Amino acid sequence: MAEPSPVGVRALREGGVARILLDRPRALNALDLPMIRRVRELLENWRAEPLRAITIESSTAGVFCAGGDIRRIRQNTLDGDLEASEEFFATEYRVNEMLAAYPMPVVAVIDGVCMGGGLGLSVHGPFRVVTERAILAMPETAIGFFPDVGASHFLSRLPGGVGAYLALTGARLGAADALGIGLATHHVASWNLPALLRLLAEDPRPVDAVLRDLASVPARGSALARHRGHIDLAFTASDVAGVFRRLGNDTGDWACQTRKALESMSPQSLDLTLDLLLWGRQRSLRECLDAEREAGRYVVRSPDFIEGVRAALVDKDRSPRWGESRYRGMSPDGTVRWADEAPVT
Ligand code: QUE
Repeated sequence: MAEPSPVGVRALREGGVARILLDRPRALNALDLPMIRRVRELLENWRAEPLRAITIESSTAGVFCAGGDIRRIRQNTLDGDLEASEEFFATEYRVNEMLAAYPMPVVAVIDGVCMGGGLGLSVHGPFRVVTERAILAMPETAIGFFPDVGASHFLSRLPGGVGAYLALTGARLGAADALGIGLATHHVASWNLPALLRLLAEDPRPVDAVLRDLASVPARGSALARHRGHIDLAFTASDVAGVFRRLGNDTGDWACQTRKALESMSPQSLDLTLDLLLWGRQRSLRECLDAEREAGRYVVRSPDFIEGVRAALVDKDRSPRWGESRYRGMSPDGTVRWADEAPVT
């Protein structure tokens, strides 16, 4: 196998296409600041060039991107280096925004696990290709954080209760699920990806014609679609207590399992997450990212975040002991209110 690139991102030019390949396989391509900076630099360099498309890919089959380097963010807090985390999020969210407004077609190729920050690198662009190996999720409520990278914008616009369901439970989506709700635009079988890249570089037709030609129907159907009725019933409540109440009134297995899953999440994260989503439905991507950045400044210092990352990624005991929620509500201007200004961690 080739040596991984020092910054964890490779860049390739082929014909009319410029490719960004995430290349930190040992960390499941989890994004650190050097990687994010490199992606930003590539996007800045390419934006004035006569390219047909750019792609966001992974160098490793089966992995797209596990998210942000959240272990580092936690360590920054413990070290008292909050500026480092603020710079990370500011740069990451700026890249998310650039992808949403890029002057040429952006094609994300999701051939594996794609979580958290991985969605931020893929869903904002116009073309999101998934393969049969794609697994998409926003699992942050399990680590005391909240779905960020613009989730208050892209999840809040999903149909019915789907966005709140995904944000609160961290449920994993397969290819058919992602296509069904519009998070993905095309399914291309993984064996067909080399042809996709060749055609993007050489075929004179527009990107959407090439994608339409190679797209196929996923072999496995959508689990999400089967539960849509239950999802919409429970996850259109206007607060988390309401979601729990509605799930409690539903005696089916799905509702019971979903309630158990929610009970294992950080209560602070659940309250903040649902409010951000409801607020973000009527806001621009920029406004959503700004509100998320503001919320994150507090959350990374809060005990639930330190404990949640410890349990999931440091000690890996998967038994977080959540504390009292310090979240006190969200103002119409997107400011989040907390029990205290500077939490002790
Ligand atoms: C929730 C998350 C993340 C997570 C697990 C969660 C996340 C993230 C990682 C991760 C996984 C593997 C790595 C790594 C980080 O796990 O955002 O460095 O090697 O990046 O339950 O949000």
